[in-house]
Formats: sequence, C-alpha cells, structure tokens
Amino acid sequence: MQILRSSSALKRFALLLTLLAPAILAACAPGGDQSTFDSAGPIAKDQENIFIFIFWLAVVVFVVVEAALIYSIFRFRQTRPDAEMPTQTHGNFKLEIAWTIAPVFVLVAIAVPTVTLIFDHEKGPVDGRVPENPLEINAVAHQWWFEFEYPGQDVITANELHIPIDRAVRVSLDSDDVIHSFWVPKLAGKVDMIPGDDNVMFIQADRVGTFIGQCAEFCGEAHANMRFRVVSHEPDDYEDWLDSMRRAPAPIVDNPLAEAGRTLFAQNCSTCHSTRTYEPLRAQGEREVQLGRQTLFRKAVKRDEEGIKTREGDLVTLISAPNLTHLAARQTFAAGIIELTEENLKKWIRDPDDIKQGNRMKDLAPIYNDPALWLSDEEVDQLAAYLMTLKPGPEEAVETAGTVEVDPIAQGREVFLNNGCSACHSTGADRVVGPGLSGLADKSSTDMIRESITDPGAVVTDGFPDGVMPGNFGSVISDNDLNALIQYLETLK
Ligand code: HEC
Ligand code: HEC
Ligand SMILES: [Cu+2]
Repeated sequence: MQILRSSSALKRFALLLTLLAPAILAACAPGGDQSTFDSAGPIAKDQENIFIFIFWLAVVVFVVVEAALIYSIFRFRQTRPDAEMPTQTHGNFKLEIAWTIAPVFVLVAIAVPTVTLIFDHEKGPVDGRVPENPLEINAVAHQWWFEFEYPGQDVITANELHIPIDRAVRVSLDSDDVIHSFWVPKLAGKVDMIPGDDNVMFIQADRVGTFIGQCAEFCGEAHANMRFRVVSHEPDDYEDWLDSMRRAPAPIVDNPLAEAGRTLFAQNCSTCHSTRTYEPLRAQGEREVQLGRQTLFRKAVKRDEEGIKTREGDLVTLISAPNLTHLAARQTFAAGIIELTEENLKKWIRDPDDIKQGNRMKDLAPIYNDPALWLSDEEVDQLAAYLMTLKPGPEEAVETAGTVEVDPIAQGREVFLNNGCSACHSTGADRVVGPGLSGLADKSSTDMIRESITDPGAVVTDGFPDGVMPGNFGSVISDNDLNALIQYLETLK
C-alpha cells in the first residue's frame, strides 16, 4: 500500500516535471534577450566559455560519482535474506586521501581561469590588455531608471546607452539613492552601482544590435521593471548619433496640438524633466539639476521613531527623473519596458502605474495628486503630441528670426516657458515649488530679480527651500534672453 501510494505520487511529480520542463529549459535558449548564451562581445564570450568549461567539468564529476554509486548499489546489494554484513571499510586511508584530493583539483581547475579572467577584465575587455582609446561613460542609477552621461561630449541621456562596436567602453557606475546593479547579459556580467562608491567595469560589443540591460540588485518597488537598452552601432553611425544628440529639435510649426502640449509640459512636467540638454551647458549642468531635485525629495521625507516614512505634503513635487531630450528618438520608455509610440505615451501620461507599478512620477507629480490639476483626454493628447516632437531636428541650423523685430515681453515669456520656470512658479500669487511671481516688480529692483535668477542661493526667499531652484540659469540663459525674461517678469501684476 505504502509503495503504491508513493509510486502514484512519483508519477504525478514526473508529469508535472514534463509539463514544466519546456518552461524551465526555455530560459536557456541562446536567442533569449536576457540569456547569457549567444554573447555579443569579448567579455561576455570569455565568461560564457568559463561557464561551458565548468559545466563539462561538472558533467564529468556527475558521471563518475553516479557511476560509482550505481555500481555500488548493484555490486553490494543484499542478495540473500540471511546474508551477513559485508566487510566495513570505514577510514580507508587511500580512499579518504583520493576523495579529498580530487575535489581540490576540480576547484583549482575552476578557480585559476576564473580569477585570472576577473583580473584581466579589470584592465580591459580583450586578453587583459589595456585598451588604447576606451569610450568613457558615467552610468547613474535612480529608483527606477538609468542615466547615461558621455563626459567631455556634452551628451546626457536616459535608459538607452549608445556605443560603437569593437571599442572598449569603460563604464563608471554610481547611484543617486540605493544600491542597484548594472547588467547587460549579452555584453558582460553584473557589477553593483553603489551610492558614493566608484565601481568601474568594461563592456564591448562586437556586432550591431540592441541588447537588453536590467538592474540586478533588488532596489525597491519597481525593481523588476528597471531595465535599459544598449544600442551598438558601426563607429560612423555612432558618431552620427552623438552629433544628433547635440542638435535642437525642429521648431513646432503648424501643429497646434503639440504647441499646446509644450505649454502644458512647461507648467506640469518640467519640474522633474529636462528637455534641452542638447545645449552643451545644460548637458553639463544636468547632473547638478538632478541632485537639486533629489535634495528636495530627501528633505521632504521624514522618518518617525518607528522608521515609518512620511512626507511633508506640498514640498514633494520634485524627484530626479529621466531627461526627455530627444525622447521620441528612443525605442522604448519607462526604463525600457514599453515600446515608444504616441499611443503608449498617452497611456503613460494618463496613468503611469498602468505601465509601471510603483514609479515615482505617479507618486509625486501634482497632476495625479491634486484633483484640480487632473488632465483631460485632450490635454493628454496634447502632451503626447508634444513629446513626439522631441527628436533631433535637421542638420543645418535653422535661421532664427535675427532680422525680424522681436517683442521683448513675448520673448521673455518664451524664455520663462523654455526654462521650466513655470513648473516651479505661478505667474499669479499661488505658491508652487517656489513663490508666485505676481507683483515682483513692486518688491524687488531689476538687479534683485536678476540676482534671484542667476544666483538663487544668495538670498533665499523666506519659507522656501534652498538648493532647489537650479543654480545654472546665469550660464545657460544668454544675456539677451535674460533681459527679456526680467522685462517679462516685471509685467506680472
Ligand atoms: C514629480 C516628478 C515628475 C513629474 C512632475 C513628471 N514626471 Fe515624468 N517621470 C518622473 C519619473 C521619476 C520618471 C521615471 C519613472 C520610472 O521609469 O520609474 C518619469 C518618467 C517619464 C517618462 C518616461 C521617460 C523614460 O525615459 O523612460 C515620460 C515620457 C514622462 N515621465 C513624461 C512626463 C510628462 C508628460 C509629465 C507631465 C504631464 C511628467 N512626466 C511629469 C517624474 C516626473
Ligand atoms: C525647480 C524649481 C524651480 C525652478 C525650475 C525655478 N525656480 Fe525660481 N525659485 C524656486 C524656489 C524654491 C525659490 C525660493 C527659494 C529661493 O529664493 O532660492 C525661487 C525663487 C525665485 C525668485 C525670487 C522670488 C521672490 O519672491 O523673491 C525668482 C525671481 C525666481 N525664482 C525666478 C525664476 C525664474 C525666472 C526661473 C526660470 C528661469 C526659475 N525661477 C526657475 C524654485 C524654482
Ligand atoms: Cu535598481
């Protein structure tokens, strides 16, 4: 009876295993986006080779051990019911030495090539040689997206890393909040991204393609959806991409939907998102701006004695967020989890949680938390239409209206919108992140207004946080634009 029951349990188990096997084995398919097989660069190839070597070594060990086991089971089984205990060989000196030494050899065989490779790859991707002209990248992790900076190139982007093929890429890894981990299975193993610690790793691609990356260290609610892409190009195509990142988008013409979206974006979204890092000074200042956003978030989060987090209500409307410069030129968004189309952008703007549970945009942006600001369907369409215009414009610089008379007040209003001032300041009396700006001219002189803009830390308005208004407007806004901006601010009654 006992035997019968257990054999039917065994059958059920076998059936379950047969059903599950395809699912389990599918994870090993070389074609899988996140499979480490079918590697696409020298580092991943070396690591794959080590894996295969260890695998076959393990197969040999398995066969030898199983063979000895099966042999013993049959050779020494009890054949007669009255058989006596066979001779016991406890403490056989030769055997004990043999099975102590054998694993040592196996472990040495694994350790030597593995450790050698770890040290080699620290120097460079190929044969432990120091590469001549590696591409430098700073990768910064945030909850729950990735920022990529090309130091010295005035290019900074998010969630999509572009690299040339056959060139070593030296990635400096950092984090603005918790510990994350940088992993592109087809290009290299994982390395942690630790706040304030400067881990460095190499990656290199040897073929053109798009490779999926994934944060590989549990980092909070949306960790599983913290992905990114590495897009590898022929060297010339890579240079073209880099140049395109430094070009302004084409001006919005005859597109009232996108035009309206631009204004809405300036008011509701530009607190957290930069869109103009195609300008060199803004690309250079973007890290600092991100840290300013992060500062306000940190200041506003308080912990009580039990460690429970609460927020100081109206303060938290900022958080470091992906810069959206040339967003429309990307393949995916929301940290690589969904294809970039106008429809999907609308879905995201309507309810980011629909696409990515736990993201901070839904959590913090006033448009989702203040019913007075909830977006209508029309406004969602306008915002999506505007976002779709964010891609590199034509190569020849478009002649701007240099000869045409420009109204300085209208120009100042443009500068106000373009620089995200409207996201933190209402033009009336309402407090947003910063003070409402109506009646500014009555309480401040032109010079004081200028100083508030170019050096916001000099005099901090009472009751408002310091270190939140970006400190780089003095350098990124031209003198002409600054004068127009001030003239415009002085008209606000
Ligand atoms: C409180 C700050 C905040 C505000 C305000 C905000 N966002 Fe976001 N946004 C974020 C954060 C944080 C993310 C990253 C979410 C993630 O992937 O986890 C994000 C992601 C995005 C993305 C995807 C970017 C990418 O590269 O994956 C788009 C598009 C976007 N936001 C559009 C908007 C629009 C449009 C508005 C205004 C209606 C807006 N955001 C307002 C914080 C904000
Ligand atoms: C990220 C939010 C943010 C952005 C963007 C921002 N500011 Fe501010 N601004 C603040 C905060 C907060 C204060 C109050 C603290 C201080 O004085 O630094 C402030 C203060 C000011 C003041 C002084 C107001 C007073 O009542 O004395 C002026 C003027 C001003 N900002 C203009 C601008 C202009 C113009 C822009 C765009 C070029 C801009 N700000 C962009 C947050 C912002
Ligand atoms: Cu992470």
